Amino acid sequence: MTFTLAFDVYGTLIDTRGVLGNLKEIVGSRANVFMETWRAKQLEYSFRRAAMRQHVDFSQCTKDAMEYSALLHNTPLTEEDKMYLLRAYTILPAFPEVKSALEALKLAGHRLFAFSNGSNKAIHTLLSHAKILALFDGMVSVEDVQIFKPSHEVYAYFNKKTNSTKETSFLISGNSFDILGAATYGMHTAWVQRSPQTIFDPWGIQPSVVIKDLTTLNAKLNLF
Ligand code: 2OP
Repeated sequence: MTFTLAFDVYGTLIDTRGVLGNLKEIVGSRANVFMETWRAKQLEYSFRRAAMRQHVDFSQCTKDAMEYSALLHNTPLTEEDKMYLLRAYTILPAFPEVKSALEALKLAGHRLFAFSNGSNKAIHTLLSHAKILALFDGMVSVEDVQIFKPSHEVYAYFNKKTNSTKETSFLISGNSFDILGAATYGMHTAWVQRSPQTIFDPWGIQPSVVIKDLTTLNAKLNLF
């Protein structure tokens, strides 16, 4: 059976740790803690905004979280620093196995879509820069429905926009909040656990499949 595959972008196709080198240039030894806070706060802000129904472009969550991290870690940033870091965030690298894994999935007949909190423009820039845009049948951004993951509206919109159903689609994500959102909505899910230290939330709900990276996804889908 072939599926309509919804690939989460930040942290699944694209490595958000790609900004670490840029951070080291500016905040030195605090780069790692700065980056961890930055990512956690970026997502927290998106969750808050979904609950408040106060949608903004995801890049605003990224910017606000960067400012928070600078305050928390007492690493003041100049306007130039901020521009430099935010630009780096628009051209983050893809994980190493992504291109070849997507090529194999396409060859197997699956439909591939990028599916993200990021705006249509942001997704296009990231995928183009990572040289994987041409592998996708399309992109689905929550920008179109003005609410962030894991609100169920976004998964329903994905099915509507890609003319798929819960039964014929898979959400592939390294982010457990995204997996739980899609699973409780009713889609099949594949959690990408890139590190054994990454914990899945103990909610009593399991992903349909767990993979270490995208190279084994095709084989797992063949089991469905
Ligand atoms: C996404 O790309 C933020 O990883 C999340 O939608």
